[in-house]
Amino acid sequence: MLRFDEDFMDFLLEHQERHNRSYHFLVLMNAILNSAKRIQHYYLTGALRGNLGLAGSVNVQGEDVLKMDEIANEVVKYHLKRSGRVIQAVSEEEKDIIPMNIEGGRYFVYFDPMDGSSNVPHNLPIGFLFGVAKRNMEGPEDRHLRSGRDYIASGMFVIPTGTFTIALREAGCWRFHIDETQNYVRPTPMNLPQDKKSWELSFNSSNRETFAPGVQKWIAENEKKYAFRYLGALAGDFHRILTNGGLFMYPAIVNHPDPKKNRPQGKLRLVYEAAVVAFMCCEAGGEAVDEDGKSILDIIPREPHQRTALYLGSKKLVEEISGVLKP
Ligand code: FDP
Repeated sequence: MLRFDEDFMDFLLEHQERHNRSYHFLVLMNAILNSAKRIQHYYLTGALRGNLGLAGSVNVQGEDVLKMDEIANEVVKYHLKRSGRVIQAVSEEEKDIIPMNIEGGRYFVYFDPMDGSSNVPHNLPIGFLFGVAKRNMEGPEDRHLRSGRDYIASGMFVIPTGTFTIALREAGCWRFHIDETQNYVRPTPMNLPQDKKSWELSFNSSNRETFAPGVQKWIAENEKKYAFRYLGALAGDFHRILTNGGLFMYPAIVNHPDPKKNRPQGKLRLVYEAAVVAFMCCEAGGEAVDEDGKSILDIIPREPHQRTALYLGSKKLVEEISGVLKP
């Protein structure tokens, strides 16, 4: 018996028609999907081709091979540019904002083409994360960096697992799985579960003594209530939280024995990591805050690679931990 599943493009086409929206976002999403499929392909075959390294690392054979993060970045830039819909982009891989179709474009795209770099040499899951904001349609466009509150969509591919999750503004959060024709199919609405039994805690436990005293105390009092899981790639760790509920955190590092290693501003990047997952989490009924307990979506970025601390997941747990955060 043949089985036909609704694929992402059918899903999005219906969504755009239902809301009387233009086709431009479809063109953009087509570019993002094409990028993800290509990254997935290169990542799956990367070990055999010897390019499972990161730019700046040395290949054991001394061969001149392309590094995974560079490949992924080139792939995404090519497809975004080709779509003609992007005004400018921010990539984790590039210091400067990348101009694209400045006059004719419609969207700003913030992306991390290969997030979770410690997993790359092992061929283990990494993320391709993206956030999308729209140009000012009412007046002149000044091209300022948008906060998560201004995103119209954000999403993540967990590569090479074949899962794709996307949130559309005020329309929810959905998960898709790749099928044998390389299409992402079977939209499944994602809502953080209310039942605490499945909730998980996810953070780099080896950093715990470097966290603020209130956070350390909260961990000590609560960690035994939940299963602990940590993959070390934000997309994969958040993927689990979205399914099972709980709390992912990357707190500020403020008590490091070597003060030079403190990161009071947090580690994760705001526009293409924290705001991307926060937008998805909020559309799925959750919450996300920074070290001051302020909503991640309300942080207005001052520069493209700004960092933030992140507490993300089930509302109740994020509210609970917000209570021990400053101010
Ligand atoms: P990575 O530095 O390995 O690229 O954004 C960076 C990120 O990975 C996230 O994907 C991940 O959640 C976190 O940092 C892992 O950091 P630690 O290695 O410090 O745990």
